[in-house]
Amino acid sequence: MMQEQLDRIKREALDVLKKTSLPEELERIRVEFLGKKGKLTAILRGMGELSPEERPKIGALANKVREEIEKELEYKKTEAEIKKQNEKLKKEVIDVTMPGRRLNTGTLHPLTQIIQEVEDIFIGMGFELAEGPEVEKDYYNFEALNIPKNHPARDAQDTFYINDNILLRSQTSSVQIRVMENNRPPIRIIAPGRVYRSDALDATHSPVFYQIEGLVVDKGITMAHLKSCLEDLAHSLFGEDVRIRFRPHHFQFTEPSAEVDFSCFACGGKGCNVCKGEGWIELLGAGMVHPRVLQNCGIDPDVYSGFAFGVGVERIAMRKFNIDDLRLLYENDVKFLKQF
Ligand code: 2NL
Repeated sequence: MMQEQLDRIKREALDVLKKTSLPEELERIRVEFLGKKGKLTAILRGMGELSPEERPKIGALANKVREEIEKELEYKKTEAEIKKQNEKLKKEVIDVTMPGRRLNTGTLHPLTQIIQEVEDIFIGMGFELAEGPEVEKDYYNFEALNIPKNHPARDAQDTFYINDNILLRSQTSSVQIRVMENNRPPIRIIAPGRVYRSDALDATHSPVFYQIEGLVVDKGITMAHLKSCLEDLAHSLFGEDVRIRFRPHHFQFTEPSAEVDFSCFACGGKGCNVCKGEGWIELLGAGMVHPRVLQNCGIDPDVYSGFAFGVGVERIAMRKFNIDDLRLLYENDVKFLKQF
């Protein structure tokens, strides 16, 4: 009698369990059969009426029925969890064939590109990089370079003075003077850096700009070394067909001095808008280091000689990238800079 009831409860429970896998449903079924007021509990309450022989048998059977229902509940619960997990995984599937989102990478500023390119060219020739202060003593910027106080050569470039003796360097020659003071020849250096002149900003002038100067000092250095060195620079920067020419000039710190033109890399010398119809582009100043400059640095001009040159970075960049207004290089408009 009670055995039959237990059997029925078991079948009934397993039957309803088969039909669902919803977690709320499973909990409801657990309460319905195994809860304090559940069907199985109700039957066990009636055990007091059984004979002492029957009681342990029915008790054991009731426990077995409870265990089986619990086992099935547990199984269903796990099944529900796996099902839920699988659905979640299906939703989160990643299509690895989708194109990636493009990252915005920066670019080097055109002036930085030119500086690095020129540095690489000279390092390839055996030069070393030299650096020095932008706030400089009058002595290193002018006097050591054979430009004494009150000399008219100082008027040509309006210099920013901090006081009588301190200024913002107007050329990186000051760096080279310091190197010559502290090192014996052979010296082969290039000095790139920012320089300052009290000019109003316009399409071709800026109160701050970049310059690269080069200096070689050794026994037996001649104008021929200077010429082949700058020829190498021209070829590396603009191509093997570019020629160079020297025009006589005057600098206080070199003797003889020259301005150096490159044949136009855009038209080959025929004349175009890059060279303004000239066929030639003026890019450098250069010359043999003045004996007095060597002497100022404790280098004997009777034993050693040297050449030096200076070049404006903006000038190269404007020609190379065909930029007609220098101010564009200082406005940091990303749309402009991204083109180079
Ligand atoms: C230019 C071109 C130049 C130098 C710079 C130099 C440096 C030392 C000694 C001698 Cl330490 N010369 N630098 C030489 C020639 C030209 O710059 O147009 N400057 C105004």
